[in-house]
Amino acid sequence: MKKIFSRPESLTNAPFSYCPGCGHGIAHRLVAESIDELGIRERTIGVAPVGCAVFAYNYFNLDMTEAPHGRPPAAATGIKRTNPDKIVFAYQGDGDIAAIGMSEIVHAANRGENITVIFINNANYGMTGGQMAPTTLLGQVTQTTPFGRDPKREGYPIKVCELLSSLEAPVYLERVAIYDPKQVLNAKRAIKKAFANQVENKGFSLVEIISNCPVDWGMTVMDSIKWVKDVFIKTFPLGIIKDKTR
Ligand SMILES: Cc1ncc(C[n+]2csc(CCOP(=O)(O)OP(=O)(O)O)c2C)c(N)n1
Repeated sequence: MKKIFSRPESLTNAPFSYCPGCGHGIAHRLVAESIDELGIRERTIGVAPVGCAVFAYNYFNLDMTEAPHGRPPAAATGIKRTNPDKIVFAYQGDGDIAAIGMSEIVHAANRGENITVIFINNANYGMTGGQMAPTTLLGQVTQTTPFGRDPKREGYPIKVCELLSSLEAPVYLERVAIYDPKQVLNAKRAIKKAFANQVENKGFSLVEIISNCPVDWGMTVMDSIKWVKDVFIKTFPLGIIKDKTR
């Protein structure tokens, strides 16, 4: 019988610890499929984040390491510069990349490091129970903004792709979502391209994945899907923010 569906080789068989409806598992699978399809599993090194994906090293069947909160781009820089033949990716949440690690991502992008960054934007600090992140939407209720994010008090949502697009060096910045099969297929295309860019020595690539977090948003999975479509992506429009490879 012909096998038409199986676990990517780049994933272990460890069950994910993620909440029902969480986007991390889908993102992991798309990263793993991309690595398999590019034939780079044996030479890929991932940097796991602090956050809900802190155990990513258990799920990826790859050489993996862990960086302190916010520091995956710095760790990935060191690994790539000392092992230029390796394919190196950082996997980060929005608290990781846009709060404590804002400096690391801006400077890695500005140096044009030849690395791939997978950025999961779920508009809050998921692992610690749903506090406001720099990406939290205006009016969004979180554990630390119980009356909704007020720009006078907490500032505005930070758009990491748009911010990095003002820099000269990054070659590819795209924002995608994974709330339905069409979006998942599109996200896969973007992730694979971000890895292919590195294989072809093109430079710094980042894919931002708008990801559902129903448990910390206090929503059902179906309501979270609707909220991403109707609200979240209005503040964070999907599409290519910068592509110097075309
Ligand atoms: C240096 C340091 N500061 C703070 C924390 C606490 N902490 C753990 S996870 C986390 C936020 C994670 O949020 P995010 O990066 O958005 O990822 P998510 O959990 O939503 O996937 C924080 C603040 C930590 N572990 N280390």
